[in-house]
Amino acid sequence: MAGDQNVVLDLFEHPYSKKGPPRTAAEARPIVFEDDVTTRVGGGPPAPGPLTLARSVPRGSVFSSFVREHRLAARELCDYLMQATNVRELSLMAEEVRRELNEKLFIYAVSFVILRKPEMRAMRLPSIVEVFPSCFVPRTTLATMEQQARQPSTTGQDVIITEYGPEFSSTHLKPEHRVAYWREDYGINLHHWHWHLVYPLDMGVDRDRKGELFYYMHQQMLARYDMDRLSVGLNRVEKLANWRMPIPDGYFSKLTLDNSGQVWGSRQDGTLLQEYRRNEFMLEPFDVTDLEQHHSRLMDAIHQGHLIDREGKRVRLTDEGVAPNRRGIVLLGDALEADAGLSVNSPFYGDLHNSGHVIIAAAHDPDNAHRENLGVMSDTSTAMRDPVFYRWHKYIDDLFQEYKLTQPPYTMEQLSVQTVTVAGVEVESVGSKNTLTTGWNTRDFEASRGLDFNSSIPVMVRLTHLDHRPFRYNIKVENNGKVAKDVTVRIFMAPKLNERGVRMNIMEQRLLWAEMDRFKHTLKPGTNTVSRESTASSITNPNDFTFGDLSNLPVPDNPGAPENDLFNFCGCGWPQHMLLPRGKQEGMDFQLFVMVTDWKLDKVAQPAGRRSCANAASFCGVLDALYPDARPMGFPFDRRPMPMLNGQSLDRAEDLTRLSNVAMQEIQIVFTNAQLKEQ
Ligand code: CUO
Repeated sequence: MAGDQNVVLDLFEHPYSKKGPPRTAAEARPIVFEDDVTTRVGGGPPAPGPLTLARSVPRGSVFSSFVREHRLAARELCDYLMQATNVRELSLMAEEVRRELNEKLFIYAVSFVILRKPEMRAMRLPSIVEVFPSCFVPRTTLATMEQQARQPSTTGQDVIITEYGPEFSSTHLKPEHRVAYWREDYGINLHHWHWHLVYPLDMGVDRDRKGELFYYMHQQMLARYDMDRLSVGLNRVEKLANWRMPIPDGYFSKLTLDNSGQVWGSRQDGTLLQEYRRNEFMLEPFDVTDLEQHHSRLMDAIHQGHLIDREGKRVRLTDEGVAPNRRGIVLLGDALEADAGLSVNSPFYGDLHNSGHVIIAAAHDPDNAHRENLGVMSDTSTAMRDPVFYRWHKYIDDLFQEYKLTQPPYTMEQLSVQTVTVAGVEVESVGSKNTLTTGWNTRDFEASRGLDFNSSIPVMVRLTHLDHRPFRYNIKVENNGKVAKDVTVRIFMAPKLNERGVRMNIMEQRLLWAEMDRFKHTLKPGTNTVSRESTASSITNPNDFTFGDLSNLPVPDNPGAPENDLFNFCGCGWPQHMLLPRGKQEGMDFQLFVMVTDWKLDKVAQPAGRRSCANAASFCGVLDALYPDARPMGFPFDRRPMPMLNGQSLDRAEDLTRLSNVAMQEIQIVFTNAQLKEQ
């Protein structure tokens, strides 16, 4: 197994290197590994065939999964590599073609295959930060690293470390710079890359409630972004709704596309979206008129309550009384994102969300007259750095919310649970109650895995990031029944005040509730104290692996064991270090919301023999299984609340505490603006 793991790591090493291929096709096929019991009969892996689409994406240029032609190229390459019957065969097949293929496309396809093949899932994918450091670290820092690598090493030096951050890519002259630490956080961008790899488009992958999770995961990212915007005195993000007005905020990523200094396109302040007429992707030209048409068709569908399929038949949009995977939000997500294979009518509803990414990424050079590359909005590992990403996704979320507001409010029956009372909740951190602390921390990555610095010792980059002290929720719950009861505990957090310093009504605060955790618990009869560590959160990723030192990692020795299957998949979670918003130095008020619901109504009958991945399930679902919560995602805040509760009007979230199964707690988050020390 360790040998196979090293074979995988080799595939991810130095993607930009022009050396090789190490073996020609003719040389490669006769290689037989002694312990290969599953190698094909007949003398080796299948020949690559023309791979015409895959080879059409040039090396050293952008590979964008938002571009349909690139998705088809990825599909072709993945179909070819999926024929491998084991890791070593995959390695032979991949090495044979890698130097002719776009680097990001190659890594995307190899990662896809390793994630999809049950026999390969135990292999750990290296962090994309180490595979493509140039997508995370600006070129000036890479130049410093190169310079340091060229200097003769001082005695005993066994590693070169260069720091990057916390200044990030712009200056305080621009208000948006205040959240650069968030947008340019390595973990957030890594999460986004990984999520889109696990939920790919046009790859023939139809995972349970995929369209709904597209809506929910991105809505939650916006809620979290807004919490941090409020922390630094910025207003909540505004949707990019008028595409005929210039985009006020530019973005200059300062990142490079490869190691020859090719830079990503950048966007000046006040850039207007123009007709997309670049010919490098064989995309038909399109402009905002096309986007507006698809927008208006989707709006009609939302308000008429149905989509129209390719045969002209109505497909009803409702979240009530249908199986979770047939809910309107699932169908709408598939039509809006959009996956041509899953959308009920992609010729009619178009490719709205993806087209937006592309037209924005090309706004600085829409006809390629300047031969500038696309901007970072075109790539899932870099898009979240750009302030316009959030404005675009706020627009997308607005469409989803338009739909959600057509759904009936949850009833008392849906909201409450008999015989359970949540008496209270508190959070406890080192030495404090209901006060949480954030600050800075650093994480080292070995950049010399991805970029060749010609150095005999590892070249590391030390990235600054926000972090917090770990904490614990203590929830007091009464089970008034006589027998044990299974429940789901749902924990959310939202800011108490809006940007004007004013308390929010339930409708205004509705979209700011960020899920913190969701888990099953068995209540014994009587009083229960449910304690839950912040590190166990159902949204976060426990396995933020780097290439690392393999000798320090528990190398799986039984690839079939369920827990090994989960490594790569669970890599899809939100970064644990970004679980909390920054808060303010003087302390910022937040509210915790805890709701306990009946597991009988929440549970999902999973196919037999399926495996689970408790961590990160909220954002990533469960490997090879159904999404583990029957409720609509975002419950109970995804819909308009009922106007009255227990005979009184329902104005604020606190009014929900009239339900016995809900409790709230005010907490403070204090930002130290200093390095967090180990406690
Ligand atoms: Cu994740 Cu637009 O979907 O970036």
